[in-house]
Amino acid sequence: MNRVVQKAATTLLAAGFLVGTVSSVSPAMAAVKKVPAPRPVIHESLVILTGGMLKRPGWPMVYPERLILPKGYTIDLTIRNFDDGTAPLAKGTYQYDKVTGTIGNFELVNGRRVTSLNPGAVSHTITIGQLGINIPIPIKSTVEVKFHVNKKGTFYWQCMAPCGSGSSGWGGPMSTNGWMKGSIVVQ
Ligand SMILES: [Cu+2]
Repeated sequence: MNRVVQKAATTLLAAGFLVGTVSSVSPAMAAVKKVPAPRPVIHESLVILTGGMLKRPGWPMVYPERLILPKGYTIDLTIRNFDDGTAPLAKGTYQYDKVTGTIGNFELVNGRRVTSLNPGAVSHTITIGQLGINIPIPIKSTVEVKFHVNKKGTFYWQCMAPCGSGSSGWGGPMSTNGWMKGSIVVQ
């Protein structure tokens, strides 16, 4: 260190500029410090395959059926739906056409901001009742949502659009783990 720099450093030290102490933090700086750091983001994706793609007609599948997520993160989830069929919501279940539990209560459908679909336009949903999350998905689309998971545990998701078999549409894949129902494990 040359003399000029050394002298400047000594002057600054004496003025308290180079040594931070708690008492030197102004109220404004302390307020800034209380703002929580942005959460780290985890990117995850799901695909919805048609029964035809799987050589099992009538059996659309959400893959993978289990996501393992870290607690405290922002989850940025992209769902690619290859299905071109709708499964209109039954009367009394129209609440599942609304986006809930995501940051801002919206989803991006092919990049467009959407807060609900028409009940007749729903192809599938990813509904995690325990977390208050409902993501309605239209045909042949890419849906993106962001949400937080703040508690550890195993949470179950279920498609609420009757895309299965039988008169109610709740048979087959709708009532089979690994097809239209599965789980999310938060660790
Ligand atoms: Cu479904």
